Amino acid sequence: MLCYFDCALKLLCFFVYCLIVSDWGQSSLFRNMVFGQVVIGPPGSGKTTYCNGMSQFLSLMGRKVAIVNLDPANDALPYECAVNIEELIKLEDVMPEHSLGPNGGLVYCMEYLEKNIDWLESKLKPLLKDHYILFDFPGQVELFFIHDSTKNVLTKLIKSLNLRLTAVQLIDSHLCCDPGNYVSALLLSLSTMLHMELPHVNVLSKIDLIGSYGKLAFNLDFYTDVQDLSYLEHHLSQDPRSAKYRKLTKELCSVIEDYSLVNFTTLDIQDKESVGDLVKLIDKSNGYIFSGIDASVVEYSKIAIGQTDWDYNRVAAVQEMYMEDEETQD
Ligand SMILES: Nc1nc2c(ncn2[C@@H]2O[C@H](COP(=O)(O)OP(=O)(O)O)[C@@H](O)[C@H]2O)c(=O)[nH]1
Ligand SMILES: [Mg+2]
Repeated sequence: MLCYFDCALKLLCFFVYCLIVSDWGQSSLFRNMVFGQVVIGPPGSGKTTYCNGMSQFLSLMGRKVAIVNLDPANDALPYECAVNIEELIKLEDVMPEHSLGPNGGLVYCMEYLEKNIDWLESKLKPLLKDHYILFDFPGQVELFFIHDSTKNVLTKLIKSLNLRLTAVQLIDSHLCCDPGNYVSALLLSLSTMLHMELPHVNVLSKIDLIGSYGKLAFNLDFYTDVQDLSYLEHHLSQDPRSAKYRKLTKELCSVIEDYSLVNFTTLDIQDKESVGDLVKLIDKSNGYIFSGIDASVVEYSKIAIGQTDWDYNRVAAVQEMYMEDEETQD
């Protein structure tokens, strides 16, 4: 009872605060904020291709986009970047100098970036007036749920430059083909969400290739909505490699279900409708949709609770487009 009262009081305080900062209704809440995306995901999940495609799409929509490459392991960049970490530190220099492998080298580079955050801030400052910023990050996933340097870099930028960023986590849709891989993708997404503490959108990338991997055990919405994971157990037990870890996997699934935070949307970066649907989600998550609106807090909340396209019909349409028309089992 006390807990409910406490929550209600906090909500009331927040509402009053919003009214005050928004000049009693006619707001400038989202003015002078800089919006952008932090693009993360395992190596090869499509981050660099995404930054290139997303920047082209947003430019066509009339936004001025700047791409910031913070992956020292990105060799041939398909886009023109406004800021490149290679100007600060090179992975190929770090590895021999400190006797590190590629993973250790990348951790070193991120720690170096954190120590030299002034460099990044000074590079970003000229872009803040009118740019939308895409950060292309390295694929070493441990940087996003174990190490603190990446999180510290982003937290400092958000505070000092008034950024509103959404983390877009790309997961290769190929991982849906194997129950064990799918569970590890869920765990990765959950731990990254909890560690990064940013507005977060999980994406099954390269969805155009999903039909070429063979028949999935379930319909696509099972994987996007993260439905009852107990159904996966039957499929896990058929694989002799995962039989040994059945109990562990079952416990991990219940952790994922208990948090109830992870779901996915799908993306084919070459399909403008697919990119457009994702942009709508991201714009809602970081508040970009409110940025051009002079409205009251009440109007903002009306927009915020509005329907997104993240629904059954959309996933069903994606399934119809990319997956073979044979019967899938439930
Ligand atoms: N078919 C298809 N291929 C993609 C898509 N996104 C990325 N790729 C390919 O996936 C590979 C790895 O992409 P890249 O952007 O370098 O991944 P990164 O390591 O996460 O930056 C490249 O060959 C891309 O062309 C997609 O939506 N569909
Ligand atoms: Mg890359």
